[in-house]
Amino acid sequence: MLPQTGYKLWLDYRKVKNSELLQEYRNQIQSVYIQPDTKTLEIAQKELSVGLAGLLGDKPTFLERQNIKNAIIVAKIKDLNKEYQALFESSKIEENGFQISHVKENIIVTSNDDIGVLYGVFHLLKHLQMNLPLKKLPIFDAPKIDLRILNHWDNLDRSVERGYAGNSIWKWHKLPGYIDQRYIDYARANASVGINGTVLTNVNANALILTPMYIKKVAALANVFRPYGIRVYLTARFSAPIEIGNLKTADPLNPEVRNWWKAKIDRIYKEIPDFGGFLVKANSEGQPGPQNYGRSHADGANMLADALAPHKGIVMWRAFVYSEHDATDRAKQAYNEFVPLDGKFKENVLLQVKNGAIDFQPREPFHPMFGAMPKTPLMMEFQITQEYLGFSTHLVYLPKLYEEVLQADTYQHGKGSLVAKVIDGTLDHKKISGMAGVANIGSDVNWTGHPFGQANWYGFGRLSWNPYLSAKTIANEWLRMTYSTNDEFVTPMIKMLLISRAAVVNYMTPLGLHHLMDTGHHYGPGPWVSNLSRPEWNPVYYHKADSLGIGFDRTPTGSNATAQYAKPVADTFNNLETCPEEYLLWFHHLPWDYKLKNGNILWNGLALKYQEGVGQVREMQSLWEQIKPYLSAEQYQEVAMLLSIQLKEAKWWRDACMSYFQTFSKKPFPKGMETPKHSLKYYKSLKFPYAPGIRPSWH
Ligand code: GCV
Repeated sequence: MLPQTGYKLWLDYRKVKNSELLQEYRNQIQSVYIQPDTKTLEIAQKELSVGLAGLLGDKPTFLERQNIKNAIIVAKIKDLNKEYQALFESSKIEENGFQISHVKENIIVTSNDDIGVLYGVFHLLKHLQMNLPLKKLPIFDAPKIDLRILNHWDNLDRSVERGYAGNSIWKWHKLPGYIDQRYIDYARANASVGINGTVLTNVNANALILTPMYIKKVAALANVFRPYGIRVYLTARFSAPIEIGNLKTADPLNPEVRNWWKAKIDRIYKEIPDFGGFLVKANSEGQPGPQNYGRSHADGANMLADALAPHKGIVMWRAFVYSEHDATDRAKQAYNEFVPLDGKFKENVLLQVKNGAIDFQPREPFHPMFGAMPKTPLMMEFQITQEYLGFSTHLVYLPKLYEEVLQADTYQHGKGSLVAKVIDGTLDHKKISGMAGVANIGSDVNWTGHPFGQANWYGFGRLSWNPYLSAKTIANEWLRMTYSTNDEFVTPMIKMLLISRAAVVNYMTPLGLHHLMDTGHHYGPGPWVSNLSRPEWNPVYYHKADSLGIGFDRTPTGSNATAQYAKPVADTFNNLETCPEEYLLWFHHLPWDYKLKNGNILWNGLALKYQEGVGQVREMQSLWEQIKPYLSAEQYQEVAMLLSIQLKEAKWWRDACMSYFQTFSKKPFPKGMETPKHSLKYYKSLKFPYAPGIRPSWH
């Protein structure tokens, strides 16, 4: 591939610059033993070959025996020499886990299974990429979450719902005959961070994907991904029995419908023996579902689960539901719908729940379902693509957001009942666990549009492997692997990544405001929008600004959404003394002159938060200037241009929102807030009919 296009992601394997360290590596890793007797081990061998050649400057020598010195020995435990075997057998490496150790002047990478070996190889290469000394071994690691899955909202016409990095990478028309190199590179990148599943199609599903012609295409992709430890999953359109099966109904309790799904699923497994299962969006935003027939979500999910069970397939049933016919606060609806069904789902059903109760906002309190369904495996759904966070134009490091959610305490069983423990299944001893990320991947040469979007893909993968990792640790890894190991580069860049999330919250939706984005495409501010048919699609529904104040009262005096949290959490949010200010207007409607903790009145505090967001983007720009010497001209320029758009748009957000809210507060902008350049009328007039990521019918 072309140099420095970003195509190689974090797997660039640049030569180690520090000559002492390079010498240490060369002395200790002169050759490699690996028997590539499976496809997965072949891949591991190739990765070592490419990786070591890049990092050390010379292709490694591959040897066929294990009684060697100064070598890397890569094998499953059972294939190690007897003397080594004895050392590892007792260490009880978990499924897909690995151990990397120094033994008798060699480095042994081992596991009980092939995929664990591959993960170990990627880990060793990462160790070298980060220029860590070999003394820092042994390393034991194993995934803490079973299903680590990307969700592609990719349509069969190659458009991507909420995709900002070009077209879908799946070239359906050329499949199954043509295997694009991207499929292989995609699998490699995912395996390198431990991602082990991919849902190929949009949750707003098209039944055609289940027809024989498409299943053959899916099978071709599954064949590519299998040796990388990645299973394919599809979205199932609930009305498929009608649309492609000629049945009159899709009622999940109807025997004909049940047989249709069973036959369909049996057929899929003939072509794809390790097919993962289905992800389903049902009775949500116009998608069909069991409620069309007076049945429950459990009836629908269990019907598919029964048909998948003999093949060990699973159902990931989404909890993202809200209805225009339900006047209840939208934030409460999913909980109301699903919590009564706890214990009613089959063993192979997981509920996939978005991180917050509304919809992937720059900041949301954790979804109350996470503390409320002890009998049902709950999967986390994070969004990696930045639908509400500036698309692929804004630099926003999302692991910071993910970390905040995973570290939140549900108090389900008292203090310490972290969301991370719900997700990895340890809190209630769940048999299966999962984390999904809505992909930000497309056909752009650098995969993610914004070069720093790659950090979000990488970070999602790492957190799905270990939800207790810190955003900072992940930033440090990604920066060193992708750009440079020089501390003078890494330190300011970590700082930039870590403030970027706070910046976007501040310049878009500070103090707990949410869903102020312009409607349809969700790009830019539209807090004034009030004319859409469904009330909860209008930003005014969420901020409720009026002459008295602003914010959504979700305490007992309002919608009482806080009652869906465990008591200590609800009490914290209800009480103005204890409610964290970052969630203030999420839970409270407050007067414009309400006193904030720092003594400012709310109106002034809000303005200064918007201003702070703008200031943080300026700080990001100056950090970027600081590290210019470590980049090529193109690398520098690409992000510099994007950051200046981000600054312009941060100001746009501040000015548009504050000018609009001023029509209610009637107060002057405080000292410290820059004066808006344009009138409110101007901001309201801005239109983006061809903003990317939306369906053609929405234009
Ligand atoms: C795939 C939001 C998005 C939709 C998306 C939906 C969902 O509403 O705007 O594009 O549809 O979430 O997660 O199902």
